[in-house]
Amino acid sequence: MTAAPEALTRPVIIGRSSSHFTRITRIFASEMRIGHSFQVLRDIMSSNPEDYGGNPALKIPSLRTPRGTWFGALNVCRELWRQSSPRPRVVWPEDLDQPVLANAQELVLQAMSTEVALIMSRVGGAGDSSAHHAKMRTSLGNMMSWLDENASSALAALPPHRDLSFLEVSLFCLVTHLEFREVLPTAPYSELNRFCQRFSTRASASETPYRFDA
Ligand SMILES: N[C@@H](CCC(=O)N[C@@H](CS)C(=O)NCC(=O)O)C(=O)O
Repeated sequence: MTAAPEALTRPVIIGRSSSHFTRITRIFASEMRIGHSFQVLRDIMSSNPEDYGGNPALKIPSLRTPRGTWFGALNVCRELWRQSSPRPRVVWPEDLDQPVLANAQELVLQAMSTEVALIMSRVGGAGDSSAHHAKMRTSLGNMMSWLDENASSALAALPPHRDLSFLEVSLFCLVTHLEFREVLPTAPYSELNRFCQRFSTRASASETPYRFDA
């Protein structure tokens, strides 16, 4: 039997270089040393699921593999980890068994989603004067303050013998994205900035800078 050409078996990440959920998966792919291609979603306003790798939610990222397509950052990261060899020691959200850790993960993902809602309302031309918009901004500010206050205790509570954690990757992608998209100034969050400085020394972080795809 002839082996399938590598181009057909290589996983494909579908996303955008400016997307924080996509960057999580690109950092994982780099850390897991998974050769892959990157398919850019050109039109974020497209209502064709095929543009999103078949995701009916019309969200990126997705990961196309010979076994099927995985929707959403966490699913994608888990599959990249399953494909890696040797498998790095990764701390996943379900391993976070203390309130400070589990709550930090919850707030990172919620803040990322709130940021998406704020950016999409800007892209979609909605004004930012509604009461809901104001509430989202308050909520985002509250979440970032909580994360800044609790970052050091949460990070110290992570299992020490790890290669990577979904919490750290997603926190890094959130904080750096807020600055990149000018959603919120991040200078006041000194603990989060200290963490980002440390995390940015990883090759996986410097290989995946945010930028707007041409
Ligand atoms: N649950 C998804 C959320 C992904 C998400 O919100 N992605 C953003 C880009 S960072 C998106 O697709 N935005 C387009 C839209 O909201 O219409 C995940 O965890 O990956």
